[in-house]
Order: sequence, then C-alpha cells, then structure tokens
Amino acid sequence: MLGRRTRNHHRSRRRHADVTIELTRDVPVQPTGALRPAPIPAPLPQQPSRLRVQHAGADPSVVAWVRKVAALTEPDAVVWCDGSQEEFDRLTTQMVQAGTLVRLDEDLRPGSFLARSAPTDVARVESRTFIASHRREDAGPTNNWREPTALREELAGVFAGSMRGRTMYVVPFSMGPVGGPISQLGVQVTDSPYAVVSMRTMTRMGADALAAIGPDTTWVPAVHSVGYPLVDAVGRSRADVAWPCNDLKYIAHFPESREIFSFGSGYGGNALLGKKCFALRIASAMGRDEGWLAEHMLLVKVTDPQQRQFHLAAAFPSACGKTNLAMLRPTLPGWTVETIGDDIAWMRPDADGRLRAINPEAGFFGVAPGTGWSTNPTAMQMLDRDVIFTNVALTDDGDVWWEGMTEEVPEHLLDWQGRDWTPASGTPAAHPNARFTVSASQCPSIAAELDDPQGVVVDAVLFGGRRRTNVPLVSQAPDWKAGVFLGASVSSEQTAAAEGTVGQLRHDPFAMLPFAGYDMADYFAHWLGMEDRLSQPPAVFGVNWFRRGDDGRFLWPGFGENSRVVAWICARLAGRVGAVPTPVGLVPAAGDLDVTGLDVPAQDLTALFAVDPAAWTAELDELETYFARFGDKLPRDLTARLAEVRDALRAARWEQRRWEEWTTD
Ligand code: GTP
Ligand code: SPV
Ligand code: MN
Repeated sequence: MLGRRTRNHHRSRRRHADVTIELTRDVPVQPTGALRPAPIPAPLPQQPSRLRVQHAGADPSVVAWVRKVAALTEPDAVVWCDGSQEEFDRLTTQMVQAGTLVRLDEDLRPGSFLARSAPTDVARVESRTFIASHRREDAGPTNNWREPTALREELAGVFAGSMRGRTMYVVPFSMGPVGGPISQLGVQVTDSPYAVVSMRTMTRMGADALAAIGPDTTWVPAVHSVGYPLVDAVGRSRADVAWPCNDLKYIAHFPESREIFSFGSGYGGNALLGKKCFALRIASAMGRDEGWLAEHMLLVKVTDPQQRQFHLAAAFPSACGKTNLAMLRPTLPGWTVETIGDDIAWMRPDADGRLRAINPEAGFFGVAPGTGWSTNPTAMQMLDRDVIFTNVALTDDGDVWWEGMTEEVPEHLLDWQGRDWTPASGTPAAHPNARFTVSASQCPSIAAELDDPQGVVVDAVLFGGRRRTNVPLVSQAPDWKAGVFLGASVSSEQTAAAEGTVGQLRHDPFAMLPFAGYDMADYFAHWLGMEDRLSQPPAVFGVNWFRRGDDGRFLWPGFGENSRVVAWICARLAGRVGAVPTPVGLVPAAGDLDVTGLDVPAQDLTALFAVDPAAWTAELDELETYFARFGDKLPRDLTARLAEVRDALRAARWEQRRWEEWTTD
C-alpha cells in the first residue's frame, strides 16, 4: 500500500502533539512581495484547534497524510472536496469576489469565467521541474535530477507555513473511470480554489474517488501550494492578490515513492497535479515498473465510409495539434472522427496481447489561440458554456476573444492582463498559451468510449512535431523497431506551452521530453520491449502538418484536411493500399492520398513528401550527436535503425547523383 510505503520513505524529523512533522522548518520560506521571512526560526505553532482534519468517509492513510501536510503548511482551515455543483458554485463565487475570476456574460457565455494569471505564471516551468530518484541515472540526462533527501529538505523549507491564512482543500481524484482496471487514484491538497475547480473538470474528482481509497489501495499523494502565505511566521498579515504565486517554483516528483510536490505556481500543468505530474511523470514510472505506457497522446475513434472502426493514438509536443486532431471534422465525405482524449493516453497490453488505451482525464485544458470556427468548429461549439478561460482577452460585452477565434478583430478589448487593447496595440490580446478548461462531456464529438474502463484497442500510433523542413506529411515505419526510432527522433519547434524560446527546434522524443519521469533511454528500451508483450502491436506512423515552402507559408492546409492523411493511415491498417519505400519510411503511392477537391498545387504536394538525402543526412548526424547523450544506455535497436536509414540515404544520394548526371548529359 502506498500510504505505508510513503511513510517509510520519509524520515521523521520532529514530533509535535500527535503529529509527525516530516519536513524541517529551518529553511525560511521565500515569499514574493512585502512579506519577509522571519530572520530567526519561529517556534513551532500549536496546530489550531479549529482545524478539522478528520473526515468520516476517508481512509485513515489519507487522513494521516492530510494531517501531516496541514501541520507543515499551517492553513487556517481544511476543506474536503466532494466535487458537487454546490461546491463549484461556492468556490467560483468566492473567486469572483477575490478578483481571481471574472464572471462572463450569462447570455453570451453561460456558466463561464475568465481567470487572469500573474504575468510571471503563464506556462509550465521546465527549468524548475525535478525528478528525484535515488540514482541520478534513473532520472537520465534529459531531466533535472535532484537527490531525494536534499530535495525533501528544500521542499520542507518552502512549504513550511506556506498556507498560513488560507484554506487547504483536499481533492481526491481518479485518473480514468473510478475503479477501472487501468485507472489510478490520487489526492491533491492545494491552497488554490482555481486548482480545485479545474481538477473537478479535468479528473473524476470528489466523493466517489475518496470512497474508492481503502486500506489496501494505492494512491498518489500530491501537495500543491501557490506559495503566497497571508500570515508570516511571527503573525504579521498581508492582503491577498488576485493570482497568488511565488517567483520561486518547484514542480517536484519522487517517482520511486510516487509523490508529487508543487510550489509557487497556480497555472495549468504546474498546478493541476493529476495531469502532467501524475498522469505522465509518475505514471510513466509506474508503467515502466508494471509493463504499461503513460503517453502524451490524443486518442480517437475513426469510422470509415464502410463503417469500419479504427483507434488511433498520436503524440505531438505541447501546442502542436493534439486537441485539433482529436476533434477533427473530416473534409472527406463519409468519414467520422470521435474524440476519446486530447492530451494523455494510458495504454497496456490486454489478455489477447493487444494494446488497450484509456484517456485518464475527464476534461480538456486546451490552447485557445488558433481555435476558431474555420479551424476547430467542434471546440468552438464545446466552448459555448461552462468554461473557465485563462489569459484570454475580454470583450466589451463580457465575452472572450483570442487571436484566431474570428477573422474580424474586435475594435476594443481588455487584454489578458486586463489592459485596454486595440488592433493597433501591437501585442497579442490573448497570451499565446491562453487556455480553456472544459468538461469532455461538452465536446460534440466525444466518444462513449471515454467512460469505458476497459479502454479501446489501439490500431496505430502517430508521432509528429512542428517541422518546417525535412519531415514528410505522412510516413509509415516499416516495423515496430523503426516505429520506436521514429518516436525517439521527434524534434519540434518550441511553443508557448512552456518557458523557452518559441520557434527553436529541439529534440522532444515521443513528445515526452518534459514528461518522462525516468531515464529517456530506459524509456526507449521500455517501448522496444513492448513488442514482446504484444501479439498485434499497433502500426506506427509519422506526420507533419507544419512543413513550409521557401516563402514561409504552410504547404499543407491542416485541420479538417488532415482527414486525408488519417484516411490513408486507415487504408494501410485495413490493407487496402500499398506504399512506396523511402529511406525514412513508407509514403503513399501516387493517387493513394485522396486529394479530391483540395486546393494544393501539385508542386506543394511533391514538396510535402520530398526526402532530400543531403538534408536528411545532416539531420541524422545531429540525431546521432543527441543519441550520444544517452551513452551505453541507448538501445542498440535505435543505433541499428539509424545506420539503416543512413545507408538508405547514401544509396538514394547515389541514385540522385546518377540521375542528375544522366539529365545533364
Ligand atoms: P497541448 O495542450 O499543449 O499538449 O497542445 P496540443 O497538442 O493539444 O495542441 P493544439 O491542438 O491545441 O494546437 C496548438 C496550436 O497549433 C493551435 O494554435 C492550433 O491552431 C495549431 N494547429 C493545430 N493543428 C494544426 C494544423 O493541422 N495545421 C496548422 N497550421 N496549425 C495547427
Ligand atoms: C502541455 O503543455 O503539454 C499542456 C498544457 O497540455 S499544461 O497542462 O500546462 O502542461
Ligand atoms: Mn499536453
């Protein structure tokens, strides 16, 4: 049982009343603003007697843990969340009063709110995301490793008293349908009501999840504080702000004891701990140990004109098109795409050796900019009510707007920071990483399978990124090993979803660079090893909607037109079409990609599939350098596939030269 395991992993430092305080208070808290930490360590305060930590329905392991966290963080009150509408209404009303939320116009956007975050708290902070494993090599060269004991001590310092003057909410949740065979349970404590209401939308949160935790249940403890206490160690108070956070941030993971600690941010992936922290970083480590996969993937059900069904999972890096593909409205007649998930898939081999997947989430935390009636009408319909928007612009009539929502740009707005904005302002009205939080049940294309605890059989896995050059519109890996190589070789231009330089090309293997909870080379090996666990492994494809012409424009119209690529993938799965080999994979034969009615010049279509041997050889040289970071741990299958592609390119180069000599004769 995890609760017990967790206790053993901690080292008790102080005893106070009947509460074991595991984390020392000697390191001063570092709050933002005027509140300064007390120079001398204050005496341990008595736990306030009005603090009601007990909860009749909760397993004692949960109560004991909540008590420990409360003793450390010293909130004024503890509230156990039940996930009810009444609770949601109470918290949102409170946040409107506090200025955290703006209630949108009840006719234009019923039941909806706008949150404006602090300008310093708008995206994931990868530089402050830590993996604390006992051995450094278990975190691997792509993660920020921390020694667990030292990190625990640091965290003890920052969490000590961090909830003073605030309410601590206990948020029990299930990732996946409660009680399902692929599902997992967790409990987040947080001093952010915004995190509470978001967790209610994004997970199965509340009484049912809590009731599912019994004495022998594994559950993941997740501690979250925005790090803005309202009272300091010597009792001085300060006023709250609309979006409390702290310049000092920690997004900390202990994959071995399956624990999460997040400090200093109220935003998205930093604060909704069921999402990236649990469902990807902790769950990927669980998957390694237990033989399954936790992936940054959308999940869809595709039905072809003959009513044949296919399930596809696709990994694209952050803000690279998962939500849009998940809600695809096919332009090809007779095809339908239904949404199961848009960000995370948990996949495990079933008794028949097929890969079964669920979406562990219950809602969508999606990118607003670029979402419009012409690009993603399904999402636009989904967003017509009961949404929490974060960092979008506010219209004069109390509705929301963002770049790409409509062709016509409003004359006047309040931008994402609440400042007057006009088209002449020269800055984006919505933050590029502005997001919506909405229940999956509101999605017009949602599939009934979202609530099937058994999941769906995955027929194909797609990998993609934002690549202006080299990577073809679609290609198929000839076998599983080549498919794993394809996933491992994903690189993509950086987006606003995390801090960093937007547009900069970086390796993002399996779209999991920021999310793998253990060594990336071990992760590659785990993927390779899945072949032996599967009687029918999914086919693997690479896609790229983002290739550009010399003039900088996208060569492919994308969005609904991506159904043409999906149709070719399904035709391959059904064995209806052949394919043409290239050095980097199999591509559609002439005529097999349905371009009927598509307004794309023939030379652009050719360019979308061009494999330039010189450019690709350079790409492989660079990839080899990247792979070298993993040293001896890099699986030989990947080195072998790299050599194979290299040889094929050399042959292609020779072919090309010979052809050029002929044509110039
Ligand atoms: P995360 O939630 O960060 O994991 O992102 P995501 O992968 O779900 O990305 P999303 O679908 O929200 O897309 C991000 C941006 O890419 C949006 O601005 C989209 O409009 C844009 N985008 C999505 N699909 C396409 C496409 O086919 N072509 C082009 N040109 N842009 C696209
Ligand atoms: C991503 O960055 O991949 C997201 C958004 O899906 S966040 O939840 O903030 O990580
Ligand atoms: Mn994501």
